[in-house]
Amino acid sequence: MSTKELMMQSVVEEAPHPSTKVTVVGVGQVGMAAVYSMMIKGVASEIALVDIAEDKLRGEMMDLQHGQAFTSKVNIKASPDYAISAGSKICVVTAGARQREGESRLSLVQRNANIFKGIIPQLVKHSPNTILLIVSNPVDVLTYVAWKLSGLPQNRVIGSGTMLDSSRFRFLMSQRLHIAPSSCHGWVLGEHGDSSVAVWSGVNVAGTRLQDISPLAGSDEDPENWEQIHRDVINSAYEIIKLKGYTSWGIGTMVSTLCSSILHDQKSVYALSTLVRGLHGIEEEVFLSLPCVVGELGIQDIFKQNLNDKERNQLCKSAKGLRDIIDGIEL
Ligand code: 6V0
Repeated sequence: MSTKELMMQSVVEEAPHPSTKVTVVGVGQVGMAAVYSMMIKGVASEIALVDIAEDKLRGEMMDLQHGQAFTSKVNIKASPDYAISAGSKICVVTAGARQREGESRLSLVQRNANIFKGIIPQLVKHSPNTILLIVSNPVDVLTYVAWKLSGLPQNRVIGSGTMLDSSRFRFLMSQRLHIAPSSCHGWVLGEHGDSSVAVWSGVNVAGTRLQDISPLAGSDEDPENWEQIHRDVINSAYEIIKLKGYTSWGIGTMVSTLCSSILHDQKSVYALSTLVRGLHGIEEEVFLSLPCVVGELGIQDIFKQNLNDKERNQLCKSAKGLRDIIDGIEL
């Protein structure tokens, strides 16, 4: 008899149970912040880690496992071999180069597109029913690349997009109003990057629209300079990278929330990067962020927000810019 058998009387054989498995490719700053958040919030029953840096991969796995006496049970595995990702409900991709100080997200494009050629087909091979959640930058272009490389339907290829920008916006708004960020409502859409669009026409608290109280809010003539919040959102990644070298906690918390929403079929609405052709007058085949309803099938609906002409024109301009970049990528 084994020690286990001497210690416990078995009542029933362990049976396979429906797993909520998430694979995270890339155990750098972003990947690990996401995994840590998922572990302490009990989001997934199994987390598989994949990276090319084998020692780091094993070290991160062991380090996480050693916290598990204090969290809900999560089976954490790691391997450079994609076979470990088999059967994942969600595959999160955070692998790739990150921005250097002062570098824009878009300049990373071909480097990270090449990396994706080695990652995306492997993930789909081992988990043909998975939902891909792309985080690597430039996220809108790489989500398009992942969609093309994977052959998956639109609903199952999601870019983290401006969910983070919207969260940053709501935080900054909360600082001005002294209200919890969760009670401040504002959406940043379009490109996760320098051409994102703040939807000032919809900014509200408790249904009270900011522009009903202060019609110039969001414009250059506004004496209270609310637009500074959006400028700060755009600058925040550059500022954090200058200060600490990378961003991690905001995006990590966001990824974990999104995975929870998918695995629990929550039908929450977040600003996510999705195929937007045909919406708001966008003609190009590009991925950009719009409010999306997220559940077990991935992106189930795209919310048709009322945008004013200025906001719509800004989105169309971002779409054209991103399409030019996509056309320059070798796939
Ligand atoms: P990091 O800390 O350098 O980690 C990157 C990881 O990717 C490393 O562990 C590498 O070993 C691994 N990697 C590289 N090539 C491969 C490959 N071919 N296969 C598997 N793994 C590989 O970077 P960090 O974690 O800071 O950033 C990762 C990506 O996320 C970058 O592209 C960032 O620009 C991007 N971010 C996206 C955000 C968003 O809001 N969408 C926010 C922050 C960062």
